[in-house]
Amino acid sequence: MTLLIDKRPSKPAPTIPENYDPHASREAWTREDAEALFALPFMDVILRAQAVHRDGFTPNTVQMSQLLSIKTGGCAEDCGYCNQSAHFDTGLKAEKMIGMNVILDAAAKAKAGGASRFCMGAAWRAPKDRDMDALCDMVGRVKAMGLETCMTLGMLSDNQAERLAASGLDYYNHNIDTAPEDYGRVISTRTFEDRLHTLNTVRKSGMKVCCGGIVGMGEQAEDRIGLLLTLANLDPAPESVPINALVPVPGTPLGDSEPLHPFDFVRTIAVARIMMPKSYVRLSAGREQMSDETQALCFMAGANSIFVGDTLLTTDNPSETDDAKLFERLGISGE
Ligand code: SAM
Ligand code: DTB
Ligand code: SF4
Repeated sequence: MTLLIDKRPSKPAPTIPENYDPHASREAWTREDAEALFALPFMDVILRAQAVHRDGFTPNTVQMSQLLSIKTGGCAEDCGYCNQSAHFDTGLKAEKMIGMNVILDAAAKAKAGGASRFCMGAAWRAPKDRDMDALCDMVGRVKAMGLETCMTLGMLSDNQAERLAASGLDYYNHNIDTAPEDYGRVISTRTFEDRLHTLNTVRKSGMKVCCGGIVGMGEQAEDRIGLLLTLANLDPAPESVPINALVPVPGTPLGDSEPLHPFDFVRTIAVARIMMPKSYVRLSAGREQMSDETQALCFMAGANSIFVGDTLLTTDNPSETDDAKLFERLGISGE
């Protein structure tokens, strides 16, 4: 039997300079660079991503963050993927902001389970100024437990960002979700520029930026390129880049999107790692629906952060036991 071997040369792709510093001013990635990376044969892109990863990070080590929804549902925005929007009927019950004791209990459990960062999320377009005292108090108390702190609360004013930073908030999560060209298909109640404006506000306040997106929302391949291109060209690049696989929720406009092929998901992670060599790339939502093999390929492709704990904000996440087994099988240590 003859094996058909594709002898075409791999398309050239940019290389990362030895002393690459994401915080130094640098040349922007071009769309051609990103397209060339996405067009590489699967094994080549993974190999290259793992090499970039080993250059900048300790191999076989994955950072663990735990989420808590501090204010669930009833959100004024219409993000087409989200079960917490008041615009769609998904059966999710809207709740008030939860109490401090519940939050501190959850943070203690997260720490005991090995998480090093605690991320508090609220289903808001933006926090109200009257909520700021309680939010700053939460940050101070969670930080005092020896955890890194992260919040995701929607748009922020300069003053709100400065107050959160002064209370000790380490990271602010604010995703661009998809490419600028695809944004209007997904969300109509705010613009891509609104998102960039808050990201700039967070950066100015001195907090670290956690910014990523969602794939598997029925976007085109060029939108995944546009998403990563925009993220990688933020200057500096976000310290943390969550790549979420859509968790489809019936009742949301994007709830019946065709899932992305696992290889295309892994490829997206690999290109994110190559284009943002010093950022933590987080394998975020969607792990519950993913095989162990796909997750392992994501780690091979340079993902080095996950969310741990049974729930993300409102949807399921693999159990602590399942994650512990997976890490043991792969020889990965959580940090
Ligand atoms: N309301 C705030 C905001 O939108 O910035 C914070 C909470 S919001 C739920 C945080 C992020 O979760 C969104 O930006 C989106 O990327 C992600 N997300 C929400 N629903 C999701 C879903 N069903 N599948 C995957 N990711 C999702
Ligand atoms: C992010 O990029 N993913 C997390 C976190 N940032 C806030 C949220 C995922 C939410 C998945 C749907 C849910 O559980 O409600
Ligand atoms: Fe609201 Fe955030 Fe959900 Fe959008 S993603 S509907 S802003 S909670």
